[in-house]
Amino acid sequence: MARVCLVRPPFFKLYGIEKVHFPLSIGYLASYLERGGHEVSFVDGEVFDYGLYEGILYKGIINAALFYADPYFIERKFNVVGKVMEDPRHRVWDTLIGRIAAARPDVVGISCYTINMTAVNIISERIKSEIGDIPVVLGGIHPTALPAETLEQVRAADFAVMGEGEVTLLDLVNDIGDGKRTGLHIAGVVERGSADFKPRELITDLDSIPFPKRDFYDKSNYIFGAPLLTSRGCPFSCTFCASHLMWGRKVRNRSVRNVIEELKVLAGKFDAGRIRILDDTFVLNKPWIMEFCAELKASGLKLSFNCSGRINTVDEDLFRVLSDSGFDSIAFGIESGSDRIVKSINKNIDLSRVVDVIKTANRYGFDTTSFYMTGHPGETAEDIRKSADLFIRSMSKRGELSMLVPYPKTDAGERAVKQGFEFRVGDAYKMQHARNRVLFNMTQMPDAAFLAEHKRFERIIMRRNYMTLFKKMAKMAVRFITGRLK
Ligand code: B12
Ligand code: SF4
Repeated sequence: MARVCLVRPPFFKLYGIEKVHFPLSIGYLASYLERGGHEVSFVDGEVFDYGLYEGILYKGIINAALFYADPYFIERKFNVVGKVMEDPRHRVWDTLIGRIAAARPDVVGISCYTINMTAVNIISERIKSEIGDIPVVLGGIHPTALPAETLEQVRAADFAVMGEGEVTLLDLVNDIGDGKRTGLHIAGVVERGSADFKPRELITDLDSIPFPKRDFYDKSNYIFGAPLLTSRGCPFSCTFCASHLMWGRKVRNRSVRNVIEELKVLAGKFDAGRIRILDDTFVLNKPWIMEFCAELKASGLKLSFNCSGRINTVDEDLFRVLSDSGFDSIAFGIESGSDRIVKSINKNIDLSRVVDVIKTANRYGFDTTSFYMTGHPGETAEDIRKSADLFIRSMSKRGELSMLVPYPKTDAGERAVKQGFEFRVGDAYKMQHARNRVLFNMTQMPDAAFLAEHKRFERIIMRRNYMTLFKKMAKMAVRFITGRLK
């Protein structure tokens, strides 16, 4: 038996956002390791109060409302993140290292998105210099994309795990527990300087994975609603997306029965009333959804849900069934209102359907969110204006706007590398989607013009978000007052 401490580096917390999702990655890895006989602790960098922000904006309902309307408000106003990331002795890192040390781990595993890599480097260094020479394992999408480079740049890390982590991490921890400190023969594990690597097969039967462990911290530390995954993988090939590096392009579904069993646990043991489905594209498999909604009804569970949609795979029939089953919020990746750009990024959606689909979803009472991006290769000011125009016409109740980030080993990332972009861990935290400056420009516009167009579109989206928020609050107030008068 080994003691494994899993770590999620802080990210949103540093931007003044009080609560985020519980991470399913950690939940799945933890339950798998526990089933394999190991003891697991979790140090979640998103739950501690580092005292970075004071005041009413950063707490409770006002913070949640701000997150809903303008998630990167604080990022745009302050430079707290830069100060934390450029100071390895900052109290944020003291807090995390103290927590990891208190868990007295035999192995530390750190979950890594690309944007986390500056933090991952600091945490790994400090583990080795202050806690001791315990094996540090990096896993998640970034080491999956760039395993050798990750070990090269994060000198204090011992192993990079590529791909789906459950089986690989258990094999590695078993080895470390047996006193072998080499992961060389384990599929999915990369060691520094070694060319000897065997890929790990994806898990064929998702029902064979135990439900994620969720009881490390009180649920009040997290955003309202329990995250849930009903499938892994997405068949599409959007050029900016990294999902296929982890899951491939074949979708694996859990069985409806297995998902309903987990929902029973969530509603019972965890008293969850709201479920956030985090699948890449939930609405792909209509027969599966129909069966799921029927079984949900038969189960008697009373839950509300949100999920991701896709313009080309939804119809009125689906909205009706989902709405009858408690789904009240759906998000669509549109990315651009320009046919030329949508084609060039391989988004594979029919823009002429957007207005109709979103209006239909609105009619069925869905809270609709549309995701757009700027900064697509070859984009012009006119393209961005087309996006803004489509957003306005579609009547999406909410929008989120990102500037393209060229993630490693995506098509966009490879294109950026060819044009001179270089990934460095010290700069990783700057690879943020909402920015006041241009990180890497692949558009046809000069930086200043691109930024101005982005800001213009951003203002349009924020106005709509605040308006929707205002309407929601007014409705709640009316309900509260009429309830009191009865
Ligand atoms: C839901 C989601 C979110 C949610 C919740 C995230 C969370 N932390 O729970 C929200 C909306 C908050 C979010 C935010 C962001 N996200 Co996101 N998100 C996703 C999504 C759709 C699913 C993630 C998920 O829960 N998967 C299910 C779990 C089980 O899988 P997993 O996390 O990958 O974990 C497995 C493996 O990675 C591995 N593993 C993970 N950690 C570790 C650790 C060790 C030690 C080991 C051995 C293995 C291991 O094993 C796990 C089990 O198999 C993915 C796309 C995708 N399909 O992967 C994008 C994705 C991960 N997100 C992405 C991005 C860019 C972001 C943001 C940076 C966006 C931003 N705002 O700037 C932030 C960063 C958040 C952060 N650092 O915490 C990118 C990452 C690209 C990259 N190279 O970094 C992805 C791939 C989408 C894309 N655009 O391509 N995200
Ligand atoms: S549809 Fe979504 S998850 Fe699938 S490739 Fe495109 S962006 Fe990635």
